Amino acid sequence: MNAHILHTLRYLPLAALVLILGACSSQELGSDADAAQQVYVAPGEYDEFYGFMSGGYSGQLSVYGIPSGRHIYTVPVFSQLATNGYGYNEETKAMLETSYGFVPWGDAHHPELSQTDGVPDGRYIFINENNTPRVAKIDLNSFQTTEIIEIPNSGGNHASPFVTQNTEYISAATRFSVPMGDDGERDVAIDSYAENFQGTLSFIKMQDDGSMRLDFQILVPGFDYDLSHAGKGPSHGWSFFTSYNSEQAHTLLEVNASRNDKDYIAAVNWAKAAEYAAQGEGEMVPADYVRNYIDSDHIAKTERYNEVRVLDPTELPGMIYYLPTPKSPHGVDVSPDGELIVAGGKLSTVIPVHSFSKMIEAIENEDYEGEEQGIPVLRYDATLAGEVQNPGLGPLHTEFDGRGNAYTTAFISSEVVKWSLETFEVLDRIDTYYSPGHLMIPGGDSRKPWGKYLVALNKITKDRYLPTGPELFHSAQLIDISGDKMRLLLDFPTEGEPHYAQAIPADLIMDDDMVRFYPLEDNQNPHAITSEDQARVERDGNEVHVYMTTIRTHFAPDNIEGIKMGDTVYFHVTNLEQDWDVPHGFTVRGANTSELLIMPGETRTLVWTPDRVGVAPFYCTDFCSALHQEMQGYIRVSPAGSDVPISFGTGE
Ligand SMILES: [Cu+2]
Repeated sequence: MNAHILHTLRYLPLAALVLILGACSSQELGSDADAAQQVYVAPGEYDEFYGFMSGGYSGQLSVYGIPSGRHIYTVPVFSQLATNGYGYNEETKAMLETSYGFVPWGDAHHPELSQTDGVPDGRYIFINENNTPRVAKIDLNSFQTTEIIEIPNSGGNHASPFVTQNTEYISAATRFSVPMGDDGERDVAIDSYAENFQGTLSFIKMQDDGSMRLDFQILVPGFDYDLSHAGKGPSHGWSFFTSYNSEQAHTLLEVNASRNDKDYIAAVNWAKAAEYAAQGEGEMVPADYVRNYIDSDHIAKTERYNEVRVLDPTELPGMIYYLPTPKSPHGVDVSPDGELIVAGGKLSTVIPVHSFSKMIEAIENEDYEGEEQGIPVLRYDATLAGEVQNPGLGPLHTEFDGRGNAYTTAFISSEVVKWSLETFEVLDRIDTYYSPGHLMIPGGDSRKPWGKYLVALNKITKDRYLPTGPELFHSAQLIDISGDKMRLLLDFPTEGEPHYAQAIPADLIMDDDMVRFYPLEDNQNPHAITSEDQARVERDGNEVHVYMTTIRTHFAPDNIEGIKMGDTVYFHVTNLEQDWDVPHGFTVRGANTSELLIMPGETRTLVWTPDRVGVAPFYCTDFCSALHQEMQGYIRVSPAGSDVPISFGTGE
């Protein structure tokens, strides 16, 4: 028995311990030549799938090749990234603006691909920020974050961002309930939780131009909302949200929120709610939030909003019903045919599966067992399709292979359990190393999964890799699910926590629309210059603007004089190259922000406040050619009050 299992055992009651010891069997590790063959992608060849993994507390999104497990790229989203200057340069800083001010860090959780007709379409990927509630959109023709919208009346944006079948809406639910309203209404005692704290389910609407607007929020009782998935096919028009803490505890939740036998899945008729919103129903409530977006000039802009439409289910019936679900459910996943709603009751000994058609019948028959603050609670037996017995300890999340099978992670017993959607019988189980949270099958939460591989996203990697001191990266494990038995193929570390992931066949993204460089003639940045003869330095009071170009292998200008102490210098650098793969970089000595990385045809701006008299070198930070080391320049800084005139140039 290894150290990890011992560690887990310390926190388990005796009964669970006996179960685990019974279940410990030696699984094939699959580290044979045949497994190697399956994940080997020869030099120069491409992977079959793009895998998108959340960076968790890094705030970013990582791109991996599957099956090789190679890390290809990091898309900066909610955190600054020194590698390319995102959130540091003047063009992207506004992406990290919030109603709380500039927030250069975020906690990213769930990537979710846009869908058409319930199938990932490769246009966008969305990802949520938990701490300062936000939802980001990444364009997959450029792999750039192009929009971030803040969610007001929310605390811990965890059940987010899940798309409806045609990406009509992106939903986001608050994890923590909070007091809402004006200052007086929000300044309440924490032990008045039951009376004053409320939750919201938010629906962001995709506009025709691909931008996002917060359309409405549905007011819900003060539980904790955990995860979500939209319906599809017959259940299109509905979304499902898990909730726990129906006890409405506000302290020591590990005990106090685990008392009830059942909590709830909230079944939300978002199509009905959207109708109410379109009719102007509900109330416009004061709310301070922002939307940041990359404009056509490639410069991030911030728009501020001050109200949001709130729909109250006690006044607008038919929007929401509760499905009792054992016990503190975590994940909620909808089968590819849209009929089965699978809950991961993390403290439950079974996996409860609800039937959408039985749910509709129960609603029509008003087959209620009660209500929660005006919201009808359906009878458990009326909506239940079945229960999976012995699913492993701590079932969390389920995805599907499109061949009638479901795969559920069991966090405590560290395994993935395969079961039949027809008989609810367990068909196979495989150990993971260790403690998987989410799992991912390409398209595995959609109508048409590409059910060849499964990736287990593990929380703990202790003893899996060469040790690197106290800090550990997390791990992803690639499992072959093409046959009857699951087979572990590959184990690779990830950047940050791979909280959740999605994947899509590479050819759905790697098409002719992929941006490879930016045409110079389309550059609308007001500080762009398109040839070296436009290069110049202009003084405006204490501000100095340097309009600079880069091309292999020099800057224009590369010698600048006339800067004085007390000046703020803006380097507006345009990369004149018009080929894929010729970025240039820029930095200047003492710059206290990240360097610039400038793609061909693009303009980026670095602000520099010189703090000493002298001549400071600047240079290209991105290795661009054989003469990269020659790509340099000098800027002279004179004392305040000096009469050195502005001058600049490159060579003769
Ligand atoms: Cu260069």
